Amino acid sequence: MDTIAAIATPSGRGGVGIIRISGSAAHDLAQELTGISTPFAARYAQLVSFFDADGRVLDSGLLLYFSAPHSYTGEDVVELQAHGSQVLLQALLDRVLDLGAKLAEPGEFTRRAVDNGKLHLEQAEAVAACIDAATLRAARQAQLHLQGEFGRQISALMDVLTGLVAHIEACLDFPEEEVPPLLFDQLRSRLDDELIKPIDTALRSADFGERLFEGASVAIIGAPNVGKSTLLNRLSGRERAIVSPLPGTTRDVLEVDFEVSGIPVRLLDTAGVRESDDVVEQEGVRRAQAAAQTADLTIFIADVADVSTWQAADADICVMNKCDLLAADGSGGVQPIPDCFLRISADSGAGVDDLLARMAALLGEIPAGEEGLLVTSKRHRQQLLSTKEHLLRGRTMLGDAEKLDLAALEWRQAWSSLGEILGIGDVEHILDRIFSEFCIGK
Ligand SMILES: Nc1nc2c(ncn2[C@@H]2O[C@H](COP(=O)(O)OP(=O)(O)O)[C@@H](O)[C@H]2O)c(=O)[nH]1
Ligand SMILES: [Mg+2]
Repeated sequence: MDTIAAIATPSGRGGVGIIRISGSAAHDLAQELTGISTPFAARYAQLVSFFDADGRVLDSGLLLYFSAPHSYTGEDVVELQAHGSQVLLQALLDRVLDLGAKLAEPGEFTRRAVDNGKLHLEQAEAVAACIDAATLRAARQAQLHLQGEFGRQISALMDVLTGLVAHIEACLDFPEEEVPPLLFDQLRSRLDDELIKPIDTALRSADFGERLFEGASVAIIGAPNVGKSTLLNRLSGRERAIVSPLPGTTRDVLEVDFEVSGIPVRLLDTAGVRESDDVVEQEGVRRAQAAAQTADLTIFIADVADVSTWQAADADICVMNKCDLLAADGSGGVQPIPDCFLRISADSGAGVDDLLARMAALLGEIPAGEEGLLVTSKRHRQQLLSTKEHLLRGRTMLGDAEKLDLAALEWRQAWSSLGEILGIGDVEHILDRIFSEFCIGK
């Protein structure tokens, strides 16, 4: 195995920049780099100088040594904490490479951790999720996965399955007519209660879990002057879009990031849809319609004072804006407001919490406190779906003693599908894809 090295901190200027080195040559290489001949004590921070090839001091900083297998990768690891200057870190890294290390691929440190049994595959994925989390709620989920919570639940399901398969296999040794008739009922109810039910619960969480990391796009659409830009500013808490009484103010698609119940949301404010002779506005309208088509969610806004804006488009949520113009009892409108409209005032903020709640529900929110552990990746969802498929296929074979061996086969395949979540079995083909999405130095 090569010894690998990379800058682990993001590029840019910072107080401290970290270079990581992992592999059997890490310790000796660090001795050469620092001119220190006594062995480094593991897990001690030591103030050292880093020298270039000509013996000049490149920088001074801390050196940490972790001896195998007690390190992130399970190999000898050295971390250099230098000053966070890009030129300095690059020079330091070049020196480390000159001394025999190879530049690490994205995710290679974590991949080695998996290869050396330090992390399960789903924990390695959680490392990437921790780094990518855009909201605190997403980060907390990633942390649960990193701590191995999800893996433990999957392992528990695998243990149940091992028990059921063993049960079937014990019966295969009997002549067919002696298979205890109650066995099938027992197997079926254990399958349903201890496997199908928890897997269904997990699958139900996947929409929300995946959105927590992938985020959602929400387009605000409607006629000119109904208050789309005002709503964008209100929801994001920023004066991002220009608001004016002149129709046709917004001509481009404006984007602003905020979160709804921990889901990162990209909110799109669009040009009001109307006929226009202005080519710029026409293009804005075209873009508005395109944005609405590709958005995960669309919010249609109408103006309570202008019935011509009420023709509800094909949207996920319809809101009636400017309801502050109505009397407190809701009277004073030009026409009765259809029930499908949620009444708000983007200006005063009234009704906006209801709108947020509606958005959260449509984005699959699981109330905080009830969320437990979520399925947070497409890969895990796929594996759980295929597990369930094998389990159910095996289930249809129960009842027929001749097919018991086939049922056992299906359930062993179900076991393998669960195992792949943890990286057990033949997973080589998926590793490249998973780790290529990592940062360098992780
Ligand atoms: N009374 C009232 N006026 C509003 C409200 N929301 C927006 N407006 C006004 O409506 C006009 C158009 O708003 P704007 O957000 O630019 O609409 P857009 O063209 O749909 O983006 C501006 O004069 C806003 O101040 C509201 O809730 N109540
Ligand atoms: Mg606007």
